[in-house]
Amino acid sequence: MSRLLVTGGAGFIGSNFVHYVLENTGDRVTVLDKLTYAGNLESLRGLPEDRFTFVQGDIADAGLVDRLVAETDVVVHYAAESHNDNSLHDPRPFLDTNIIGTYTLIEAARKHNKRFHHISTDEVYGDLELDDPERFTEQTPYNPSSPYSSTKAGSDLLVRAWVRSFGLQATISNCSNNYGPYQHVEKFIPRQITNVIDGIRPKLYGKGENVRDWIHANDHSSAVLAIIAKGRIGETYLIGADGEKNNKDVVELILKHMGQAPDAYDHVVDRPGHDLRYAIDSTKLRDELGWEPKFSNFDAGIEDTIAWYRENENWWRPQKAQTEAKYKEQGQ
Ligand code: NAD
Ligand code: TDX
Repeated sequence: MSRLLVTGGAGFIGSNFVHYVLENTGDRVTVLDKLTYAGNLESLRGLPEDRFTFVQGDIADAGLVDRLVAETDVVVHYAAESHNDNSLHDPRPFLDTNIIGTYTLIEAARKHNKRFHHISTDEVYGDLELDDPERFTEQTPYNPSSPYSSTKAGSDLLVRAWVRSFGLQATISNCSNNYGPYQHVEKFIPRQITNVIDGIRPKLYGKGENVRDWIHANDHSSAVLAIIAKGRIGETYLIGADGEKNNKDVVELILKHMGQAPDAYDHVVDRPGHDLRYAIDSTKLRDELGWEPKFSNFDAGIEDTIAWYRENENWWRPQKAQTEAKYKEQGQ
């Protein structure tokens, strides 16, 4: 049994990971989360009290972080400002959390000699042409496009430097786009599902040709557990499930499963600097650690996700009007 400190555990992927760990292992979990607009305690409801503790706080609070890291075996670092569109309008919180917050955590992990796993994104590699036969690998040079992805790239490089210079016992994973329950309604898939529920037409940025490589959040969780258990210190692992789809096809699939006409969506103003395509080659993770995804049917995964948002309106309703008002101001 290990004690895990999970930062950002009240967010989308962090909360899915906490549920996954408590259901599939005997580990104990402490979540450290600031509960920003993106954090929701309702996502952590009903967890076993003897194995789960919640602490509200900032990962950039060195005193608090030092105390919590001292009491843990493994730090799993999910906390971040995570939304590209927000980073284009107000980059500062991205620097504070993604850079200074990560720095604060790795300093504590170094001091107490604790195992550290850093969660990152494929966006650090920039984007690919639609017809590029290559996909991202662990060797692809960093080339981030947005304030969000550049701060994630910076945090990855800090972790790498702490491994090399100070012997930090760390691994890094860069994952593709996640979908599943508990995702904030600002993000593409839940925004469109909840729009249709509310009688609003889905909004596609630009022509909708941009490609994302979708993976279910549970498959991300199983990969992270495999890396914590068997990953080699200092290594980076790319996590992906061969789920490339363009945005137009995803919107049409949502419309189909929600009983709407296939063209019942609007094109809106494009995201500045919008990355064209992400695609992950996860051969290293599969060959070295024997990991493979379980949610290989995207169509069925989307149906389940639609059902979850229909059944959990109480969870997302409080954020919906405010999120759409913000998008409206931006013409999106
Ligand atoms: P999210 O925005 O849903 O959740 C982020 C969580 O971090 C929230 O609970 C928030 O309250 C918390 N947080 C923010 N600032 C904090 C601070 N200073 N101190 C403590 N807690 C703070 O994000 P997500 O989509 O779940 O992403 C989680 C991680 O996974 C991020 O590191 C992100 O870069 C990475 N990632 C996300 C995706 C994706 O598709 N969403 C893909 C690959 C990697
Ligand atoms: O209303 C929308 N319409 C639309 O066409 C929204 C919100 C998005 N989009 C497009 C933009 C992207 O091409 O859909 C795609 C996905 O958008 P997001 O959900 O904002 O995700 P993305 O920008 O790809 O980043 C996500 O995956 C990588 C996460 O938010 C990041 O945290 C993660 O690192």
